[in-house]
Amino acid sequence: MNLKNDLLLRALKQQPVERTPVWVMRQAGRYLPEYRKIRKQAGDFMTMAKNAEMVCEVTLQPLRRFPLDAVIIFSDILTIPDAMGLGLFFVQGEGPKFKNPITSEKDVDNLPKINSSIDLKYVMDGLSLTSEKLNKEVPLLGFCGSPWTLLTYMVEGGSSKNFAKAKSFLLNHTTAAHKLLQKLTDASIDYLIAQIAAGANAVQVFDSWGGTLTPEMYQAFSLDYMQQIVTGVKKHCPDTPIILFSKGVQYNLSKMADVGADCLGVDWTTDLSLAKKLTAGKVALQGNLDPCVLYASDEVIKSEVKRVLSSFGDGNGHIFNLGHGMHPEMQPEKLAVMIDAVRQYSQK
Ligand code: 1CP
Repeated sequence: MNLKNDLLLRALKQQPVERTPVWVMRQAGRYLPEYRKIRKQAGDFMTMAKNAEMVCEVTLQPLRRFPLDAVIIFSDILTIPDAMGLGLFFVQGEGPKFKNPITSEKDVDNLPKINSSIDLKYVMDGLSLTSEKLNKEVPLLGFCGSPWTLLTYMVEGGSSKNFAKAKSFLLNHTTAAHKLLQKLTDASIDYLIAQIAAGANAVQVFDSWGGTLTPEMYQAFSLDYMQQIVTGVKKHCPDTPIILFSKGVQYNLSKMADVGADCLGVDWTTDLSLAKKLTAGKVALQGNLDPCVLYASDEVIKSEVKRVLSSFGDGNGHIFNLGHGMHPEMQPEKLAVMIDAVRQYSQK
């Protein structure tokens, strides 16, 4: 593979690095004026996500501005449900919506089996083009959503505050819920393998809503399926690092460390020193600056970066990131301050 900058891949394998690699979730997005320009040209989100040139351009935009150690392909976790026929669309200011949400076991039974190389070819086209244009500069990350996080959108029909419909579905249609999670798991394994074949050097599973479940339900409805994804992808691509990011699951980090992933994303509510203890050196850790620190003064950003680096402390296997994604109203200059601080303070 021979990447010019392989800090991220080494850190994911807990190998020594000269300094802590850094990238951020949602680094390609609305906080960048150059992103908003392309987004406006495209008209709507999915038109942009299905256009390989636009995907490539938007993926590379943050790298032109900042000395990042990785890029993440511009796409969305909801591409799989869209390919299954749920009809994804975006309403200005309201986020994603589905025309045909899941309401019954029959709806689950009727979902088609998808083939990523065909039904999500546009994602692979974007990855291949981006991989080519990147010219081995930094690693390219692929991703998918966790089956549970996808289920929340598919059953709620969009975003949710309390996940009432999604959790009711787990509680009242448990068999159908497991069937749905299994279909999503099978699709995700195929999807990530195809992304790796198209040029992704590492992959991340986003379980943004894992932390809304009780520990028992988290295990049964989220972690067990993510474990299947890890096992299924590793079977075909044993050398490609896998990152699992569940938000708000401090109580589950020790169990997560045992499923075979290379790295766990940690949100800002768990100190990295505690995450390190809970995971006992089994995985690398990614995170975990509170994204809202980017609203603070440069001095505060620098001291918070220092604090995160020292909470991880000595040893290999730290990837610096935010504890969750960039917000649309954030200033790009603040991200630059954060990245410079990571590069400066983590230098060995
Ligand atoms: O119109 C726009 O421009 C909408 C904004 C936007 C963007 C920039 C959406 C809609 N998706 C994306 C890109 C995106 N989504 C990426 C690209 C790569 C990068 O990180 O730079 C990734 C990895 C995602 C993943 C994603 N989509 C997640 C998981 C991560 C997270 O933030 O928790 C989730 C939950 C989604 C659903 C989604 N898609 C878009 C929005 C606004 C949302 C969140 C809605 C909600 O809060 O429920």
